[in-house]
Amino acid sequence: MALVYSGIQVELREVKLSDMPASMLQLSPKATVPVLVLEDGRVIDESLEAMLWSLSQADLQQWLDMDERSTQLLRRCDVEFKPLLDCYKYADRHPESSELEHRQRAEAFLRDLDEILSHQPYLAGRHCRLVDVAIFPFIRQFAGVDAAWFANCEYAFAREWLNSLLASELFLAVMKKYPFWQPGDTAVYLPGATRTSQASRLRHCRFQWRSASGFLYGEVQVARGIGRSINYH
Ligand SMILES: N[C@@H](CCC(=O)N[C@@H](CS)C(=O)NCC(=O)O)C(=O)O
Repeated sequence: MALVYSGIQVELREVKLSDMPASMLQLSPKATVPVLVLEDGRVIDESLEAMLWSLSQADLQQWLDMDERSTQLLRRCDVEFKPLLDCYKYADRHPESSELEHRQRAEAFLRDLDEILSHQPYLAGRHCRLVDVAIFPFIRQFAGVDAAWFANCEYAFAREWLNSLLASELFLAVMKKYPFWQPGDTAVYLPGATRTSQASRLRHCRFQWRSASGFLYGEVQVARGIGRSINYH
């Protein structure tokens, strides 16, 4: 999402987690996704770093404009919540506790998000920021373990926040299913962005964002927020 948001052209290589291509493992032996390879050959294999690199290229809606609490949430998500989420997702691999106990441990983070979201629509305030986009995919995974439980759980503000991000056009644009990549395949690109230089990217960025009615948005209107009236073509 951050790459498309920043208007960066990215060749996408969908991989099977259980059968990662040797060429990818050579670039990033830690064998997790995502892996971003920059034009100069640098490899970024942490999603938050890839997002930060992306926003350092272009940040038209000020996703980086966050408070200190958001920075702490980002850190907590990575360091505390993600390992607990993995135990909950793969409870059979962590039989020292029941699935319920794993979930209850992970819920502490969700409860804190819910408290913040009971006062404001997004984690850093009135607008979507990096903290929202970086955290919600993990809450999506958490919700997916037991969707029936999540649909009725007490964290209604967090649920609403998650659902609004899941319905955002940016998310829908990037979450298409792609066939698994194989060496020799024709390149597949993430939607929306075609740029090579800084200048053409920024110009293009402004004009690739359209309202539902097809009206071209300018930079100021883009800054109003994602997921409401923006389409990707
Ligand atoms: N901190 C890493 C975590 C990456 C991660 O754990 N990715 C999972 C997919 S969500 C993965 O690749 N797992 C490898 C596997 O399941 O074999 C990041 O955010 O990039």
